[in-house]
Amino acid sequence: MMGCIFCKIVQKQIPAKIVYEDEKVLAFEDSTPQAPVHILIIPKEHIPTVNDINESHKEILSALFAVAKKIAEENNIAQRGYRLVMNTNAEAGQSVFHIHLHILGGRHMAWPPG
Ligand code: DGP
Repeated sequence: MMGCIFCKIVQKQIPAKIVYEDEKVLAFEDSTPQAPVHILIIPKEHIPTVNDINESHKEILSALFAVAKKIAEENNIAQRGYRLVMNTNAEAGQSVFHIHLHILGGRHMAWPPG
């Protein structure tokens, strides 16, 4: 989608440290990491928020979690623990309106989140 920064990363119009890519999913390091491991996992298809998800996205959503599991294993945080976050709209702090699963790990996570 025009003007979407994550679509531009998918199209390789702007650089990112890509750690995983297949035909449906891209994963890259967050530009402002909040933990030793902080990677964003996104569908290549532009879906603005979780509120825009529908039945046709089932396969993509399952792929995002499969990639999260793989990244956790590769970064040796699968057993220690990690957090998956998908912020939706203003009060949750969503700043990029192309859904993305944050995978955060490598340090202790507090609860509740801020
Ligand atoms: P959220 O607040 O949930 O919408 O998270 C958006 C995240 O995206 C935030 O942690 C910073 C990251 N981010 C924003 N712009 C870029 C970018 O151009 N490149 C990369 N790698 N990450 C970005």
